[in-house]
Amino acid sequence: MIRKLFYLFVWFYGMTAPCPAQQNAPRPFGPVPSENQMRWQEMEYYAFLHFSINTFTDQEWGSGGDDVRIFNPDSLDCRQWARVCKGAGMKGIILTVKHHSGFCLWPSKYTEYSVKNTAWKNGKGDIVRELADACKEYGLKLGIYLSPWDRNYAGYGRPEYITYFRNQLRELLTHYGDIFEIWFDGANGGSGYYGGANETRKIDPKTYYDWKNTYQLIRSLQPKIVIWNDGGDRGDLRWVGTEAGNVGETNWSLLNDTGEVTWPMLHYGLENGNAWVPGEVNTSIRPGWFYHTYEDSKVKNLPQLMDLYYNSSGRNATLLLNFPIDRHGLIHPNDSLAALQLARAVKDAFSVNLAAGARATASNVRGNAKAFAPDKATDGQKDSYWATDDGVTQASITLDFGKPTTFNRVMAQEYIRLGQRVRTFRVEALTDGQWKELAMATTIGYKRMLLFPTVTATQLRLTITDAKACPLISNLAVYYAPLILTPPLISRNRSGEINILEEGGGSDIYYTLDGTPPTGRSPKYSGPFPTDGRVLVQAVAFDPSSGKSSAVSREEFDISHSKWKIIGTDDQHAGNTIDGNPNSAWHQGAEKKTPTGEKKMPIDLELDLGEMVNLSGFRYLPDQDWRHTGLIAVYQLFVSSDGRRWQMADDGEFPNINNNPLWQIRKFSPVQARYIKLRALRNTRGNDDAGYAELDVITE
Ligand code: FUL
Repeated sequence: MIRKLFYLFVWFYGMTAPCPAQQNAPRPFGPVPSENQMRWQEMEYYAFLHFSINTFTDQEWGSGGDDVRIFNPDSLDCRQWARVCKGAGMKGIILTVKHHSGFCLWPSKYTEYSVKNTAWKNGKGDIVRELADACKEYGLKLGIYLSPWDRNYAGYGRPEYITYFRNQLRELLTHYGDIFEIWFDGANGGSGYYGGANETRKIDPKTYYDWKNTYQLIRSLQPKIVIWNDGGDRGDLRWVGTEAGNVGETNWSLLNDTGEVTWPMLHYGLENGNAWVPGEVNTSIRPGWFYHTYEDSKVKNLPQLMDLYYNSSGRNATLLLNFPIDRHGLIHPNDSLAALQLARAVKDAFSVNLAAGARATASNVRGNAKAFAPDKATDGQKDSYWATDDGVTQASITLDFGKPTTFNRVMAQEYIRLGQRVRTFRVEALTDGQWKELAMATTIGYKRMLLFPTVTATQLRLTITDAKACPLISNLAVYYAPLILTPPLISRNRSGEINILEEGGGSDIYYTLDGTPPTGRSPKYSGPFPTDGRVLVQAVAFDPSSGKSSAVSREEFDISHSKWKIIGTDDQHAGNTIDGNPNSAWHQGAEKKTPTGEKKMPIDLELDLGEMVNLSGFRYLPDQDWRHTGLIAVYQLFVSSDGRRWQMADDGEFPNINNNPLWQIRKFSPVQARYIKLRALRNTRGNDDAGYAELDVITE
């Protein structure tokens, strides 16, 4: 009996007593991620797909009034979408099942404005179904973008729309299997078709959608979902304040539960926030979100995509990269090629971890326990980590490679399940017996990558210089990423001179003007050269030491600006609008108080082209400054042959210019003219500031 009791005791103790490591395990510090957020964070990289009725009108936003019959992709293939995303190394796909136009890519039973009334598959098709099936086949997760703003629905702005919105959510969250993320865009209320009312409707995005109950519904239907919401209630994830493809180098996965969310909070997180709200970097592989043929040559090149990767995934955020679906219903080959090149380059850079064979030591180990030893940061296990004693917030971990080792990238990861802790850190290399600093940085979080010039060293040291609590490092990795040459930057100034710049220095540039791709036998660039009229410039950088060449860059210029004059102002900065430099801008209007500054909207910018030309469109680039001021949202474009009698050639809106302030290209029926006038009717802030980086024309 006594013996039995003894065994029972031993068994009971064995079941309940903490092992030494657990006994000393660090406690969570501050907010920590939920299981859903953790699962999402580990996805790291996934796709956005933008496709809607406005794909067929060449617009970034549909007005809600376009005839459904124009939606007719001839070769739509969701398996191709999934194949490309899988090949690109992505883990999921988020589709715009309903964008602001209100057009539904699934046959919702609550509206007629959907695929069911189109010629595509005789109205019998369901794109969400096809994508859900394709995702399953390719092992990808499915996410949904459902625009809260609906420019088609007659009752938008009234309470009845909330019922409609929730009915659609119910359809989407019950019929298509597991949904990993739902995306509620912040663009809300404004002009629209609204069942034929064609008016402007304003709503308060904080209260109108009754997010609290909407979230409850979502979570009850999809308990494993994460909610992205910009503009309404705080969701599980946050926008990083830009669509340009980067988050702050300092990036805390924290925000406050309540209260105002400012731009710096979005971009850098909030060091002492009381809620876990990690950042997601959303950006497009092309300038726009939707497909436009004229952007076929504007797909981001490999160095740009690599930067994007480092500035999102490498800065404690996930990367949500958009492919616009084209009018055939496919991802365009230029886009898939670029994404595959990125996947290959990421593989080339990160497949050999030089830390794996290194001996790791540390200045402090929690309780001197094996469970928290520095080799836990190099063992390739995501759930083990090097930890220091409580109260030790400065410590270093050293990797000894045992031989001279060449590298240029370091990756560090915190064990974020117990909170984000590291404020600042430094990386050094031991070369010729001397420690040399490679980089100083702020915040690590889930994953942080550091880039520095190639170095050959026998040891590497990462020193945490400040942390909120004892640091927990689950991964320290070292890589040697091959050189990728940046394609040259081509510009043309006001007098027609072409400039070609090569960023890194040290490479030769070759160019062509005859439409053929440049090679080492093409003319070698030796300095700016004059051009006149329309010209296509293509250039390539070549590095003689490595024998590598860059991708080809390509710029098409219309007639030169040498005879152009801005009329009606003597402000010397007005010329910035036609100087060919996207980084110089000019503003007029009451906000900026320029010499002509008392102007109120509508505000005109008048241009004398110096001769009669056959105009077929114009291009407007808003001020590129990050403060996003003076972005013209609604415009009219007038032309004239004498500068006195004007005729309107075009009018409309520049959709999404606030979040994505890129070149706005407008074509119209050809007309002979010498003068053009861009009239700003409204800017994105509703004040009287009209700003311009560039104004250009398109001739026949
Ligand atoms: C923006 C929208 O207005 C764009 O059209 C796009 O969907 C982008 C992802 O979000 O704010």
